[in-house]
Amino acid sequence: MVIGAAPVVLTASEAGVLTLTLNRPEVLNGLTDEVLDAVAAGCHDAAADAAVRVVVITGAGRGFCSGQDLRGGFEAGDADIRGHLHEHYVPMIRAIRDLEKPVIASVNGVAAGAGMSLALAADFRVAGESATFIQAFVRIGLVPDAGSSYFLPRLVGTAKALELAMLGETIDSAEALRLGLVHRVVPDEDLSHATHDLAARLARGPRSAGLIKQLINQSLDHDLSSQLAREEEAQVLAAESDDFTAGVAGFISKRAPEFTGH
Ligand code: T3D
Repeated sequence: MVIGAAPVVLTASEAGVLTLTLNRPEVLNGLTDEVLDAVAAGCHDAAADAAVRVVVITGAGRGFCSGQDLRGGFEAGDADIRGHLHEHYVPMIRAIRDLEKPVIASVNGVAAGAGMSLALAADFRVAGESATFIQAFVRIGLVPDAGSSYFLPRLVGTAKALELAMLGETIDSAEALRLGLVHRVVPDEDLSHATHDLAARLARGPRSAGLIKQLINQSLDHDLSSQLAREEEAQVLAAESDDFTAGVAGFISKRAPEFTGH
């Protein structure tokens, strides 16, 4: 059921899953400020809405996202790139990353430049067979942004990250799977079904799933002592949740618990 539609990002919510569909298929879903802000807003809405348990981001048409829309007049010295990144890209990446709920990138086609960053910012990447990934920045004389220089070495190691970012070559879905860039590759015609299955499973998960997302992501930037302290904090919150009570009761009664996300 479509509950709201923006021209550039479609928003649909069903059974605890909020799906944001980038909707500029004629340019393979190139990113404009409006798209960036709409994705960030969708994640903020998801954070505020207890009924939303999972967010899915995908693209309309044959592309996932071709990165910054290059038709907007981006020429050397011509644009306030710093301001632009700060005001539009950073908030979108932060909104995805800071959301205490799982985010799935359902990669239906090419993910290039900041479009690849967008996919990497998600917690899960499910890709159709025809999906490709390109660190396209270097092809036009830019550096990776929108988090690619952070996510990429953490996912594939520095040597491969350097290769991908400095050569800007296209990698296909099989190679992306081999590198650990994506969690699963499925035939294109099965992508929406596979995404839905994963989203439905995550939507049935406990409150602690969001806390786990935060813990694992924080661990990349902290030493053992501070991470142990963060685990204590998160475990206190998890142990206070209704879902912990339901989980223990389910174990004792030998019945699968029904988690509510609270
Ligand atoms: O602050 C800042 O804004 C800086 C931030 C920068 C972040 C970045 O993302 S930089 C990287 C920007 N992205 C790119 O450089 C990728 C550009 N696109 C491509 O290299 C190719 O289109 C693809 C490899 C993604 C796909 O190739 P292909 O052959 O499958 O499709 P195509 O024919 O090139 O594209 C189809 C149409 O989409 C085409 O339009 P047309 O000719 O049919 O009217 C093409 O121009 C358009 N399109 C594709 N990508 C973009 C785009 N139009 C505007 N911006 C794009 N990024």
